[in-house]
Amino acid sequence: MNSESDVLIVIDVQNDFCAGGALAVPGGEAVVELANRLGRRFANVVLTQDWHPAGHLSFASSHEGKAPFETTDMPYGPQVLWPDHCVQGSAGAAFHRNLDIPHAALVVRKGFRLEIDSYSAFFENDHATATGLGGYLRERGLSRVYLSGLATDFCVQFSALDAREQGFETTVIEDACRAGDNEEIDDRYLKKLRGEVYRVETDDGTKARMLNLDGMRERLYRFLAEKFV
Ligand code: VGL
Ligand code: ZN
Repeated sequence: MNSESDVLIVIDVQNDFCAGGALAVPGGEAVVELANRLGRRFANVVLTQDWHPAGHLSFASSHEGKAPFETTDMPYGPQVLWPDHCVQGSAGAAFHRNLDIPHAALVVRKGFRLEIDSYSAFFENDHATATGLGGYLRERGLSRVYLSGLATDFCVQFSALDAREQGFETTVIEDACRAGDNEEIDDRYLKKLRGEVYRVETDDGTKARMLNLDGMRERLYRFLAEKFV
């Protein structure tokens, strides 16, 4: 079991991001088993759930003449427009049926304000409206964040960068994540995360390999050796 100050955050493992869903991430459902396995190693687990009202302004269908994956200007900056997805209470918004982490103590729902999208588990896309997760982690003394889930190039990446900026030691467990667009991974995710956030791969939870060794600290080596080998 991990240390008391470690928390696993499982991002948006919901039907709409899995095969057959409205905004399916290629291989999204493949993270479920590993997320379950990792979940058993963490005393502290938080799940997030993308949770939009019908007619959400991140949906292309809410903008006359716009198609999914085009961009529009919101008051807070450019916003990609998505197919309708993760509508509150819909089957698509439910967690994947095989996600099995019953001891997860908190579910953070995000993107529930009609006018603001929220990729990050910490701040909505205006980078000002907090979800409350930062306060929860601080109050509970959870200072080391491990991220898994969907999608690497959106919700996982934005959550990782915000976690780091909020002062949490942050690690993305990459084989427990899948990306919507693997070219974006090279262009944005890797460049942005390099040097800020630890990236590991666990070979299905059997061991841990660091993907960015620069700046890695000895404590993390020790943690990984204990937990994954
Ligand atoms: C996400 C696009 C829109 C995600 C959520 O979970 O990565 N992507 N809403
Ligand atoms: Zn969304």
